[in-house]
Amino acid sequence: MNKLFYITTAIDYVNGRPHLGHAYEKVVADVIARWRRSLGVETYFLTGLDEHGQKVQQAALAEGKAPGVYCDELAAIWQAFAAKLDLSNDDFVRTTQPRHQQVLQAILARLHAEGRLYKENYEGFYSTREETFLTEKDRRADGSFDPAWGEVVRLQEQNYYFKLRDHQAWLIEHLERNPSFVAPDYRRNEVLGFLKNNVLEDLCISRPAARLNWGVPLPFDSDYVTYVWFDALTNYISVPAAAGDPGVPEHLRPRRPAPESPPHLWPADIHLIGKDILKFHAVYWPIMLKAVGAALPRQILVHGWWQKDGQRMSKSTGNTVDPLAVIEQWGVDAFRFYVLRELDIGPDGNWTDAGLEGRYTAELANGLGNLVNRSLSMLKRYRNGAVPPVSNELASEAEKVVAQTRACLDRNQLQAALLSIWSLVTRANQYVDHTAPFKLAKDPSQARRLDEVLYNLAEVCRILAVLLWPFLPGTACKLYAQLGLSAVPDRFAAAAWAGLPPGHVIGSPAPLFPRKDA
Ligand code: ME8
Repeated sequence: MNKLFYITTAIDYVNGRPHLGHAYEKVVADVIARWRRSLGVETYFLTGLDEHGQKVQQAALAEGKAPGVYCDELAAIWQAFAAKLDLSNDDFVRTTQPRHQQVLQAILARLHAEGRLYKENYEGFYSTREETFLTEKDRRADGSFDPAWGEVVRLQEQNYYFKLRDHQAWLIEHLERNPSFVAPDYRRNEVLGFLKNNVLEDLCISRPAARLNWGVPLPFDSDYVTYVWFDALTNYISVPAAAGDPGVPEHLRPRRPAPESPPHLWPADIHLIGKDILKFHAVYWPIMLKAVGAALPRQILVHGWWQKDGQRMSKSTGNTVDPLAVIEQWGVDAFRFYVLRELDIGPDGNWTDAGLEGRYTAELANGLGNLVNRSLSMLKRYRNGAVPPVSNELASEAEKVVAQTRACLDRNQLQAALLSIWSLVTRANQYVDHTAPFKLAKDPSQARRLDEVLYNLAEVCRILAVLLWPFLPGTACKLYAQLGLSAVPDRFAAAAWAGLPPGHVIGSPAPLFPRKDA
């Protein structure tokens, strides 16, 4: 079986409800996945939840619930959220699932058997909130720790460590030889800078079960559970491994008869993550994979963080965006459009309610919505909805936009792709103004000219549906339905000019983005 295009997102901590950052990342991954599918590339899109560890255990405790019950309740909410975002994910992994835990334990057992883990005593500082050990280097001049670490306690305990030092040189070489391994470039440079200027500390991969029992037991020492990050990272390979993926080394696949034609996913093509978790993905994860003999992912694609009104979002200050409320009020495609149009993959972004409203009105309602509505209404009114003979007046401009959009999407430049698509929206709206079909309709001698204009407009609308499908799938489908086309506009090949057959009768136009003037 051919290898599928395999894209993953970070798996979110299930210690609360989904926020804007979670939603943004998943929508970006969805656009990339839909784009590949639209090209005819078989694609697998994985997202899910990170359910173990102290944060989740404490959140469950605070609600007086057993962690398992707490996770089950929230997982249902998060899965419903994925559906609300119109995600086309093929799977939803939860780290509490047996399929994941089995593979994680196989990885741990392998590392242990090969002598890559050792047990040692630790005495020092520990951030409970971040579940991480701190060193003298993390202390400020006055001896205190940054409040971002939350409560810092002194700890003395034995743990298992994963040897990292031997891996530093090849990882640097890998990053240097594969410039697109981490994107954008400045994130790759950040990782290289870190690796070149620091000696890697070995990674503590366990937590004593006596202190934290909400985790996956180490297969070789039941007094310990697996450190939550080691557990979480493996989700990317545990899902394919459990399905019998031939791209995963055999020793990591469960020893049961593989399904007849398991999907070939590994190595992942894109791990999409936020900037705060870069080190885990670009340093620890490749080393873990190399140590178990698995191929490395092709790319770690790093997005920036959202703020709201220029300030960090935070539940405690109330400065948050509730994506569900936005979707309720504006519709899922307006949400998707705003975040994708506003923020390119890489830099940080700033959410403002006025920005959302402004883009909705200018680009969705007055731009795309108005173009589609007036084009189809005129076709209905002047030609009873029947598509006139083919005319190529806007063909070359549309073809240019189609090629440009494709070039942007091939490079994961989603914002630039939207700009390109909207250049066609704007051009077609100008075309209406310049050709003034409402005037042509009054003059019977202009019937052929009116035919030409109506064809060009309807055909541009159809092409826009195809280009928009990865971004605004619901809107693209509505547009196709209004054109009276029964297919789904999910094939990029359909963006070729003159797809609308003359004589075809369109459906009923209805506003795609009702104006919210009130
Ligand atoms: O880090 N803007 O989970 P998480 C944009 N469980 N993205 C944001 C954001 C913001 N304001 N806040 C968070 C974890 N994110 C781990 C991941 S993966 C093996 C384990 C992004 O729920 C963040 O950068 O804290 C990350 O990519 C994702 O949301 C999940 O964050």
